[in-house]
Amino acid sequence: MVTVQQLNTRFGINGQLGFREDAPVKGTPPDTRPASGLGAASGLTIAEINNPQATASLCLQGAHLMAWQPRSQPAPVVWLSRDAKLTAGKSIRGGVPVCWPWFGAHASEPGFSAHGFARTAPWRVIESGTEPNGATRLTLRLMENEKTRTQWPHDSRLELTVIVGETLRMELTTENTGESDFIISEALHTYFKISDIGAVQVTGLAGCDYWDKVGISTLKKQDGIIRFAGETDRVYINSATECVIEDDGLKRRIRVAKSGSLTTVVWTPWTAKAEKMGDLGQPDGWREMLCVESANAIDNAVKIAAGTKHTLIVECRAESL
Ligand code: TA6
Repeated sequence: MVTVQQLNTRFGINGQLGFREDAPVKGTPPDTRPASGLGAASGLTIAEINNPQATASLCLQGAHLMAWQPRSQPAPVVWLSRDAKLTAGKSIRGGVPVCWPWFGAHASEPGFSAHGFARTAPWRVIESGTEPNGATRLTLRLMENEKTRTQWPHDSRLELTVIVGETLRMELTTENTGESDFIISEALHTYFKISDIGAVQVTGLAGCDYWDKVGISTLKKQDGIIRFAGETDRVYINSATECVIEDDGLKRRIRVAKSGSLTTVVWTPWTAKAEKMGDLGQPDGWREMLCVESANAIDNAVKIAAGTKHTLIVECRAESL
């Protein structure tokens, strides 16, 4: 087990990247902890990035980016639920969960967790550095364990590189280190902070086919811009182009550009589902988030031949209107 001190010595970057344990502040009663619950004592390790361009934090469990705010923006761009909890072995509500090696429900095993095990497994930091433009880079590798091997019996290596600056870049690389091919589905399940779900629209998916997952899964075609008036859970297939969230309330545009990804997922739970989920910041925290996820799922699952790699890259940028 690597200690926070060892991580800071090996990977810390003076004033820009540091690691801390999520521990309770001595003498702090639970009701004075931050509303997010992130002050509770999970013992999980968090990387904090604070550079001249942006701030971000990432939990080593799940390689889960929890926050990103470029300095040019008065509000966070990545959304974290105020009811988010840091708990060993459980996913965090909000941020950027890494869904891998399957997206959604497992194809044949209903007992396996939705969206795979990568988002709740421990990851190891393997590299850090500063980019020529001043952004901070951090690379993590998934550590396999007995449990993951019972669910994914393939020789593979999964790495996530996060580059935090005025732009947020995430690169998820799957390497097939074995001798037979395998198939994955995956997503960087980005939760974005918006003013209100009624004040935003998404462009970039007009004309795309999508699986509408509300009710019985049905294949439909997107007609023009996406606006929201109810639960929306859509898996757009063969969609490789940039998507833009236009936010009239926050007077900003969030651009989500990608490569190595042919699927885009657009999700808002709306009232009933949010109430059922219970950790989206009751009663109406869900209105302030929208997921536009870069993925490879359903028709776009990726076959990775033995000895080869596949990388999904997402770049997010916020512009004031
Ligand atoms: O990506 C959309 C989705 O798959 C929805 O169907 C949904 O319920 C959501 O992700 C959140 O999933 P989770 O397993 O984190 O509760």
